[in-house]
Amino acid sequence: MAARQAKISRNTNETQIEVSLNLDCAPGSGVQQTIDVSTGIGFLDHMLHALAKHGGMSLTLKCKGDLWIDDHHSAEDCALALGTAFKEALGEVRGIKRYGTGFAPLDEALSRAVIDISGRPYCVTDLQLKREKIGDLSTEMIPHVFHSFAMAAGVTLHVDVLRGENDHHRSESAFKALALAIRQAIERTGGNDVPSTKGVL
Ligand SMILES: [Mn+2]
Repeated sequence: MAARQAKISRNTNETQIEVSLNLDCAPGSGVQQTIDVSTGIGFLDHMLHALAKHGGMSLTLKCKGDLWIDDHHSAEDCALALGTAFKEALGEVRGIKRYGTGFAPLDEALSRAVIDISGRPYCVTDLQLKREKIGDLSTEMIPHVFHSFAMAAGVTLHVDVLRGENDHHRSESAFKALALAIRQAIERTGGNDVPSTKGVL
């Protein structure tokens, strides 16, 4: 089986981003999982690292962004670049499960993510984060990161934090839930069919 991987560059006046992604690095795959994320925003690095780790992916993501303005362009564009790389790595949607569900706890927090690799970009989140910022990441950017990823990846995504007191825990459990959902959805069925009644995704 060919590794599902992509390397992309995304350059604008606001951010310069390089992403290298391999979707087939889960433990047992025989491929060394390597993760190196540097967005310029520590908490976002932590979230993307967790996403890659638990999603069974190798991810190198480097961003030089206009953080002297704020964290918005960097956070959004990193998510767009990651989504684009994901879509490219996956290629034609064939021989995969397509749907994935993940539940991830982190202490008192519990999140659920449901993904459909549908070619229909849509995102609904209910995270109810209370703090203004976690580290240097504005909490309002966290749903925006999920949304941007879903738009660029062309997936339908629902992420809900079901409970939890601590915003760091709530956010991290949400990213881990997404990781588990992705891992299930991209799992190979062993067949080569397009998982749609339309015959195309
Ligand atoms: Mn943490």
